[in-house]
Amino acid sequence: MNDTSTKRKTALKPKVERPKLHKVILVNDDFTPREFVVTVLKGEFALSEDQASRVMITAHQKGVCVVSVYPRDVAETKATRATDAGREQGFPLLFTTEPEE
Ligand code: TYC
Repeated sequence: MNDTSTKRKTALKPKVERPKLHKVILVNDDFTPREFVVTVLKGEFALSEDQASRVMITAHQKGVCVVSVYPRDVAETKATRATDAGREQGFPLLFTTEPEE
């Protein structure tokens, strides 16, 4: 058998799906102190004071704010840790996750 008989006419296109990133979302509440929210944002998500203040104020005014995006397991771990930090102090602070479109 010669080589040409088995040759493809079109190149194989590698179909590598990029895993979706997931958003971590900060949810407003009426009880958690603003400064505590900023502290958690800086500690868990490595935001600067300025970035953390802006994210906190946006959630406070609009109800929610996207903090950052990560691979799913990282997003879920960070959201859980940040929510637990609030619970440990008796605050209803909540972080959720959802896949990016
Ligand atoms: N709304 C809170 C207050 O007035 C502050 C706050 C902001 C709490 C954002 C949660 O995700 C939040 N003390």
